[in-house]
Amino acid sequence: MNRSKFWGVFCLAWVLLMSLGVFSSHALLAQDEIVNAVATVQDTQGVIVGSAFFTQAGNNVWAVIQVNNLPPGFHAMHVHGIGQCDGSTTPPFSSAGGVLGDDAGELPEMLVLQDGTGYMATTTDRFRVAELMDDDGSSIVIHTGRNADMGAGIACGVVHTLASAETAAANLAAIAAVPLDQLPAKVSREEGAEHGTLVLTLQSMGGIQIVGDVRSGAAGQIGDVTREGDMLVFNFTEITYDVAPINLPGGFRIGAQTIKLDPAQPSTLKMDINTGEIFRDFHWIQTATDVLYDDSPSIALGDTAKAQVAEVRDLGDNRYAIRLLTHWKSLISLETWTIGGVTMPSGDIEATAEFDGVYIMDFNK
Ligand SMILES: [Cu+2]
Repeated sequence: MNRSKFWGVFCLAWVLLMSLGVFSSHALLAQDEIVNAVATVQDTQGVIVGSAFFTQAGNNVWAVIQVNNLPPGFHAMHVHGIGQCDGSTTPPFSSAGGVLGDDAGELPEMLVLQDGTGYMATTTDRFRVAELMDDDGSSIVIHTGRNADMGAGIACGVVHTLASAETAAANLAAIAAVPLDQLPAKVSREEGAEHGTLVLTLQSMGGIQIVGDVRSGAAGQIGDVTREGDMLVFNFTEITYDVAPINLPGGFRIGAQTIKLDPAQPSTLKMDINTGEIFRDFHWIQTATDVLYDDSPSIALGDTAKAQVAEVRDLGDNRYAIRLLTHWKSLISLETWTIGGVTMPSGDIEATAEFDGVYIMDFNK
């Protein structure tokens, strides 16, 4: 593609953002209203084929949806009223119920390109993000065919909230289930046990937001947990996340990336067992295949994250599952960056990610 086309896309995005009032006040939001939600879109086999991001901006919802590996052409796309995506039923994804409230969940059709990718940023004022999170939840469903000629669902994603900010009381309640007197314990994680949505805000491109999927890599021990005075200390030695390829508008594609702990620096999560307060100190290195960040395929990521223990479950046999919600943020400042050899406008990229993960604490010596 040529550069003028590329800029055309971003000018359009800028106009869209401004018209949405994304940068204006949030005065129209009710207090404590849920304003952000994400969905990981999977095909009928459960393979991840995309993601969706919803944000409440005043009375409007801004939606960004991107897909890979879907059949080319226009596809009907709706928010359905139940948060369940079961691809094994006939027809697939009937578990998601009908379109959200009197067709309020109808979205513009998604155009999938010949290479199987699609990207859409759109707006609607026919529902609020908070409504997506009612008791039975909601899903985004992509169908075969256009609205007028619609077939079965081919892809579906359950809409879920982003992790709330750290909640000390919830942490305390959860940690009360852990046998602190039996420390230390090994900490391990199953492959895919931690899943997150990465949102990149490209400041140099008018603040456009791109959504990506992040999943924990190989299974196995990732560290241990010890006690230092009033602190429960998780020492992490090996955590890897796989970042799925990210499509940018205009046909640019950031290939698969990994985010790993920096082996040269300790990474810890400490929890005060009296107050429930969590203190994180993590150091990450992100490595790309076809992206150069300031001429390097790797870049150190800062980490200002808040974490919350959502649940501790006794698995029996001296093993406990600890479910951790993490809201992560990093600012990447770049002099230069290229995708597939093409130079991108330099500037800051704000990366935020929401992780929902299950770690296993094993007290067997
Ligand atoms: Cu539908």
